[in-house]
Amino acid sequence: QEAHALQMERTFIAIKPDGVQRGLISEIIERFERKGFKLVAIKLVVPSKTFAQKHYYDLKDRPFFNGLCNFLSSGPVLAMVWEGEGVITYGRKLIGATDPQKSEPGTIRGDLAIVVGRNIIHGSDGPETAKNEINLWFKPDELTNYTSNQEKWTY
Ligand code: 3AN
Repeated sequence: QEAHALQMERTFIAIKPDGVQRGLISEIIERFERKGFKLVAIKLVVPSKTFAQKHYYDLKDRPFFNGLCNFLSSGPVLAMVWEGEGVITYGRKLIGATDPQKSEPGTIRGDLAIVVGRNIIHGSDGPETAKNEINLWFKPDELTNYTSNQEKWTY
């Protein structure tokens, strides 16, 4: 009951250029919102290639790294921070497996994507990554702190 008063876990979620171009923004936000997670930051940005390389730094040695960074910087990305108990791990469940062919139906990628190079959404894969990605994409004053009316009924 007091959970809403605590600083809860936060994760970085981004709808990539394919998801934005395909008109999937509201569909994706709706899934996180209905679950009970709280949106604390959001903006539409076209990342530079250098910025994309920073975001995907951990994948720098993979053969698809260059194409992936070109793709992420090819158009608007909807960058968001979502907050809630277990949001990092459960956000990944809502998203589904990296390869949409292996994502379960009912997940975002399972329902809405077909190939790994166009898997429409990114979500942080752990607490450390979440912190780093939030700091990379957002300035501290772009992150809001508020109590939503739903919270006392969600927790
Ligand atoms: P996830 O996004 O599920 O955390 P990562 O971090 O392994 O998966 O991969 C990051 C992104 O790199 C994926 N979302 C996808 O767009 C791209 N990617 C991963 N594997 C491949 C691949 N084999 N070929 C092309 N792109 C890939």
